[in-house]
Amino acid sequence: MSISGKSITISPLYLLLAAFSLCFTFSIASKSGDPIPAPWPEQFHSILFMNNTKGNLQIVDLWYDFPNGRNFNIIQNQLGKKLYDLEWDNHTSFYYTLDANKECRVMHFPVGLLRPNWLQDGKYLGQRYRDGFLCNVWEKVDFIWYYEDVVTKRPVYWAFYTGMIAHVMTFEVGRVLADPNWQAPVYCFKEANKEEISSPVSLVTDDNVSISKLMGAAMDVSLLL
Ligand SMILES: *[C@@H]1O[C@H](CO)[C@@H](O)[C@H](O)[C@H]1NC(C)=O
Ligand SMILES: *[C@@H]1O[C@H](CO)[C@@H](O)[C@H](O)[C@H]1NC(C)=O
Ligand SMILES: CC(=O)N[C@H]1CO[C@H](CO)[C@@H](O)[C@@H]1O
Repeated sequence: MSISGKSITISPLYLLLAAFSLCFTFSIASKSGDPIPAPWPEQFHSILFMNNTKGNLQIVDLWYDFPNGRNFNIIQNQLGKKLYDLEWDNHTSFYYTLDANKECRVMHFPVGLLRPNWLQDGKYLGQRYRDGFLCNVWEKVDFIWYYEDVVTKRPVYWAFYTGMIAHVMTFEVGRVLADPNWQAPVYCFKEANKEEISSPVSLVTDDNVSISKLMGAAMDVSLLL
């Protein structure tokens, strides 16, 4: 009945390294003249093909809707569960299924919605081919490697230090999911479903942690420290 709460604990050493690499990244921050990543469009829909940390495959529908303060990851596990991870800018996430099991967890996360410019202070690593596209590559705090098509500026591929990988299959700028779909089911609002506080480290990561939360951790890595 419960959605798995298992999480990988980040060792203090990693946190130290993250802190160190954060400083390091700032101190050698991209030389002027290096490309900077295109800010995310304020609204888009993307279909992601994911290989998660355990090698399980997922298709994720990502609906990023910054002006409305919301973001949706609809996660289809291969021949498995479909999980809805609905995130609000007030740090509340509803994490549920729409099947007969009626699972729902309400979580409070330390990071809010990703900002469109969340990657702007990434460190430029040059150009590489990925999935057949010539990409500019940035890295942020040894946490995420971000590949953007040189020509179209669309994202192509994201890799996380956890091993999770996302291939960006579609990227539809300006597409918005209709309002009724953003309503969490009634069983999320039962008395028993008190909002759980997620410890910062649990952002990183169990199998079912969404890509947006991983990126959120990269956006605001200071919160992990
Ligand atoms: C997923 O990742 C694992 C390693 O983590 C790899 O062995 C496997 O081939 C990958 N699957 C796909 C479809 O990319
Ligand atoms: C955050 O916003 C959502 C959507 O409006 C709402 O359902 C939720 O209760 C809010 N969380 C808090 C802690 O106010
Ligand atoms: C509880 C839950 O939904 N766990 C899922 C996490 O993801 C794996 C696949 O990666 C599923 O098999 C689990 O059911």
